[in-house]
Amino acid sequence: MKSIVILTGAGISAESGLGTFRDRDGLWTRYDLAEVATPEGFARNPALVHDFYNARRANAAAAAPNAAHQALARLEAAWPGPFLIVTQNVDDLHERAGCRAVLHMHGQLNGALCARCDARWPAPAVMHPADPCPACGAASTRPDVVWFGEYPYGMERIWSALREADLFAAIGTSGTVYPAAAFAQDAGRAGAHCVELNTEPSAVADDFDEILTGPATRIVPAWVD
Ligand code: BV8
Repeated sequence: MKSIVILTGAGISAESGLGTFRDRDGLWTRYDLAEVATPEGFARNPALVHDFYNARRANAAAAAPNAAHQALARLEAAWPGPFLIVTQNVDDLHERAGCRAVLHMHGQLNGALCARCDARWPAPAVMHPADPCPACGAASTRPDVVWFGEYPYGMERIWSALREADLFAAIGTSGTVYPAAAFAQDAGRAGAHCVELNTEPSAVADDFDEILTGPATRIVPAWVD
């Protein structure tokens, strides 16, 4: 049975009002990536990092899935074979649109992690550096997201799915962050047909067989339906 793997990035949530990272007014133009998305930045200034993620958690909670998220949920429901969404996004808009097979390779805003004992639990709406870990009591709680230099979640499952994929689509990602940026190459080597859906060519557009250009809320439903 034909299998589908879909990679999503910040661009699929852009029309839900959530900021992207590298577009003109992107998050990385307002925050120093090294200060808020690295373990070293967290160690230097945990309050700044919690402020950054508290704001994004509030924005994500106030946002709604858009027509692109909903189209992928229709595709998953209708697809008889293996189907996996690998998202770099830390929002829960895929799940709130009704998708079930969602793998958050860069973690989730709604997850909390203890930097000392690795315990995980649902994140409160607002996190503070002094919050005690419910397991070990240490004041070392952090958002359960994957920062630069950290190992993404689910890599073995992702690489296995890419080896089996007949169709790989990347939606709303700039192709600048690895290992996700190499997934089209991985899938293409295994024989998958690779489609990129974006408002503009990504940094790895040459890795794709097909490029669909436009806003996700228009081109993803057109591609799915
Ligand atoms: C790893 C945290 C080892 C959560 C993020 C030196 C030292 C250490 C590491 C490295 C190094 N050099 C390179 C690396 C690897 C590094 C890396 O890739 N760095 C880059 C900068 C060169 N990667 C890592 O460190 C990763 N870990 O490598 O571990 C390893 C090695 C091999 C195999 C396995 C493991 C960990 C990376 C995770 C970093 N964490 N965020 C959070 O805060 O969200 S990264 C951050 O960028 C986000 O997570 C985001 O998901 C990710 C990718 O960004 P995009 O989603 O693509 O968003 P972007 O804004 O860039 O693009 C938006 C796109 O949407 C654009 O193309 C735009 O055109 C499009 N768009 C906009 N609007 C729309 C649209 N499309 C459609 N419709 C629209 N309306």
